[in-house]
Amino acid sequence: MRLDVVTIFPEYLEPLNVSLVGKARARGQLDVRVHDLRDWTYDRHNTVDDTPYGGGPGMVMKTEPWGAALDDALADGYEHGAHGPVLVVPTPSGRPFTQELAVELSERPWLVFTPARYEGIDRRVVDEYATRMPVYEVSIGDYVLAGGEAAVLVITEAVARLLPGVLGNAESHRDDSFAPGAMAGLLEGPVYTKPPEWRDRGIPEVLLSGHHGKIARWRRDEALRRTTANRPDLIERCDPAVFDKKDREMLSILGWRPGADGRFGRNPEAVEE
Ligand code: JBK
Repeated sequence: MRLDVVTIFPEYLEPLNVSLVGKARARGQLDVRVHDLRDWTYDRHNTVDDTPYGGGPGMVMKTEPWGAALDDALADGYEHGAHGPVLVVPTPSGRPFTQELAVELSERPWLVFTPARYEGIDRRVVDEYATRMPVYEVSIGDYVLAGGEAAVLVITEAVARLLPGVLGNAESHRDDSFAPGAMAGLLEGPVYTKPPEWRDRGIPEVLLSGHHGKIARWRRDEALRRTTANRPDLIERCDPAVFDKKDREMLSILGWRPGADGRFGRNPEAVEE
């Protein structure tokens, strides 16, 4: 897979040299090219932004540097045999980044990222490249960042670990929290390792029992507990067919009741634990 990133802060992308993504690059599984947008400015001050038409706060990134940088990055990619680019634009106005979208992007041979600072990029840039390639405007969450670079790191890590041969056999995708069928869309419960006692704290006895059925049941109950506490929306959205009799007992204890459509809703009186 080839990745191009055009940014005014190339140093911000240094983490792409580290860990899983860094190793994938070293092995030749990922070809990452980071470009400094200011290399495509032609005025004395290397200007990349200007005031917004219509007024309002902040600055907007100008069309010309983006157009020149993207044309050159695309031409270079094609010259090196890349094909099928998609443009990935991190923006709080984009569609939510999910594991499903990570899988979709991991199946593309070439991603071109345009992280923006300020109030974003002049709309005509996206409109122009949308005539040449698929465009994904993507948000990694409902919070305010100073720019899209951190989102590029997030998206790249989620995508790179899905590439064939990037993850070792030890960590497989089947267990990914949000992978379809992992815990059927539930969050994972707590995990423990040696030593068996630490600062007077033991570990749940069932995990030492060697009883695989009981351990699986305990893990499932803990997953239901944690999902109830942190992501009740996941239980509400869940196809109720994934819940067995014991799940339903636990859900009832946690204050969930099946509605007319079989999906679970929460009794507002319910207490946690
Ligand atoms: C946000 O991808 N995002 O979520 C994002 C990109 C750029 C700025 C932002 O504030 N949230």
